[in-house]
Amino acid sequence: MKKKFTFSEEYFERETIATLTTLSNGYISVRGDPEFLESKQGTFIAGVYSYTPVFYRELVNLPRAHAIYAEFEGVPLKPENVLYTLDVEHGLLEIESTLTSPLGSFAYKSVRFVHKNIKGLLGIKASIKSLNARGRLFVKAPVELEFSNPSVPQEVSVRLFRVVSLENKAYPRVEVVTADDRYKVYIASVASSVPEATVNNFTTNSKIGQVLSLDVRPGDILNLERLAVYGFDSSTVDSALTNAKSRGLEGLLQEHMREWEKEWREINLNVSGDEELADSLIFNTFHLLQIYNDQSDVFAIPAKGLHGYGYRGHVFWDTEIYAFPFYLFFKPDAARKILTFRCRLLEAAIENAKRNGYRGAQYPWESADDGVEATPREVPLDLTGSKKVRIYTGDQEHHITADIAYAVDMYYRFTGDKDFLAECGLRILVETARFWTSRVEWDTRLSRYVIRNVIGPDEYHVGVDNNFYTNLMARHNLELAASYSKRAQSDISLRPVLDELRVSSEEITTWENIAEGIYVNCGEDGLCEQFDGYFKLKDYKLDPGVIGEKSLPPSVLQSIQDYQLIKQADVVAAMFLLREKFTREVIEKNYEYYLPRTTHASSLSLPMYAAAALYIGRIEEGLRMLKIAAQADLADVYKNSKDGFHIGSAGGVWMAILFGLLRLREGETITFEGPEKAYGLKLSFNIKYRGKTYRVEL
Ligand code: IFM
Repeated sequence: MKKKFTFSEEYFERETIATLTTLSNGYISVRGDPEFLESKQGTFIAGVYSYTPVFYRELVNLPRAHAIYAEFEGVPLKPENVLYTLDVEHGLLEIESTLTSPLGSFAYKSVRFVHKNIKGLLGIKASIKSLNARGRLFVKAPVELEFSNPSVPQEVSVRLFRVVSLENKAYPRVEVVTADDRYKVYIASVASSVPEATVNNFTTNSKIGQVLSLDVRPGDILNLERLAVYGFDSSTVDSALTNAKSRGLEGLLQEHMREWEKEWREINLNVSGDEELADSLIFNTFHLLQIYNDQSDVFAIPAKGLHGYGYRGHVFWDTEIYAFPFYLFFKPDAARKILTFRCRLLEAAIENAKRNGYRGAQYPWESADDGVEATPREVPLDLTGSKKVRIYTGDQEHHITADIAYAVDMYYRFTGDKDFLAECGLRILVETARFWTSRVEWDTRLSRYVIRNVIGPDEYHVGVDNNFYTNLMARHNLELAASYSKRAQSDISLRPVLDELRVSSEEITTWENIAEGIYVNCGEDGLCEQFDGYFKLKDYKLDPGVIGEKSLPPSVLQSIQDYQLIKQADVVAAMFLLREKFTREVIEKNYEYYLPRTTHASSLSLPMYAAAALYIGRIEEGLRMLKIAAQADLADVYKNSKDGFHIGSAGGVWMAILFGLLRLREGETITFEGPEKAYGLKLSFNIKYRGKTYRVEL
């Protein structure tokens, strides 16, 4: 199985490679831009957002402290043939290039790491070898300060931090504060070399750093080391840098590599039988693992990871529905922290519900760091702002509230962690159920509770009534609140939560009644309508295997809402998630109906269809979809990997393996039931279940 992935600009755009080779430890995150190239992309720190026009709050593009700019005899060196190698086994990015100038050329090699345990620390070891140059080599190691966030339209960018202080005594040191004054960040950096070069400090408007210089002859090698530390506290940053310096880069690098080896040993993942699937699975697993900061209390996963500006670092249902199962079985503590993040935002969700005229807690469709709805309402299309696109998902995509409740239940069922229920899980179930109680309406004609004016996972159809996914997940949310509360009534550790929230037996009965009365429209043959009126829309079927909207005639694309075309799994998603409630035949009936009508324009679609196909035993078809989903980034399937990593589809592939292919079930011990035939695919890995490690082998 591949452990190193090599990329060159011959096959991928530089921006895409930068996403694929991002290094992170869940605290800081650095895209794979080569050290010797200027870049518009600085550094992300998880959770550091600032107020921004249009997108409300977004991850701040912070100063970059890993550039290494070389000049020979005063002439900047230009790179040729850049090769990037991501070593996922050790969490390293290796970069090779030839740096040239009319006066001489150099061979450049570097190894970069974002330390797995020392969360603020990044290190680079580079060697610059003179191939034919004789003269003075200058190498600048700056902390760069001129970063802003790209906005819309593309010509606009917004600077989301300002420099508070600069110091260049013992080493360059910077203090910045986010534009909204909410977060202060300190950055300190130091560079050194063998042979020892002359070191001078420099400060300009846009950079503060050190410049190393020495005379070279052909064959001479300058070995350079750069350490940089980011943090929220000045003395911690100083002491971390001093400490790192005294331990030395090589020791830190070895320690980092050992930590990654340990991580992989714990999971012990082996895949064979399909090389491409194996490669993408290991590649995705690396990215899923590296964004988790085990030293933080919460784990907020942006839809595009910490890998780019896509969706501005906002957190969607991708986390609870698609990424969650991976963490639940490989890093249960991470799964708990994902939900702890939602606990922290519960008060904001209660406010959000109030603001919208509802009771209980309504989680926003997109969340940043404060839990206020972060979905842009309108996105300008040009500089004047006169043309705008209105975005309705923030107003109408309400299923996320039930998705979070769904994950709370999944977490408890598989971990048995009652402390979490007492701390906050039960509270989430109760408050989200209260939201649905106020969100449903009684329809006298149908004699059923209905949910009007929503957007389901299929975002082509806006303002629909009785979206199957939303209604079903809302019903499940109400059922969960009722069953957990009933159990809590006689549980000494959970009873106080019910008392505090004033949950009465009458309220529990109301939840049960509403859940039972929620309308879902399924025919006698088991085919369910995605929303009221869906079957009356014009029909359109795509050729098998088509992904995206490209094959659609413009006339269809322009009025896609008038067609039965859907963007991603919706009815099938609900059926897979709530699979215990449906027969295999019913899931298959709906799968067969909706699959040819799905464009898979969202990267979340294929993992869900793959999961459903595998679950109902259509293994070959399921594995085919699983493979494409797994390659979302490695093959840049959606042509937008430059904006960030597709966390939802990477996690969703694991969801499909764990619950679709292997049908994991909780019990006293965990059980799984592999398919009758796996078409040569061999898969084995360790999962964690209630404090024990189990080996799964297919
Ligand atoms: O959450 C998804 C949504 O389902 C489709 N549009 C993109 C979002 C973020 O990945």
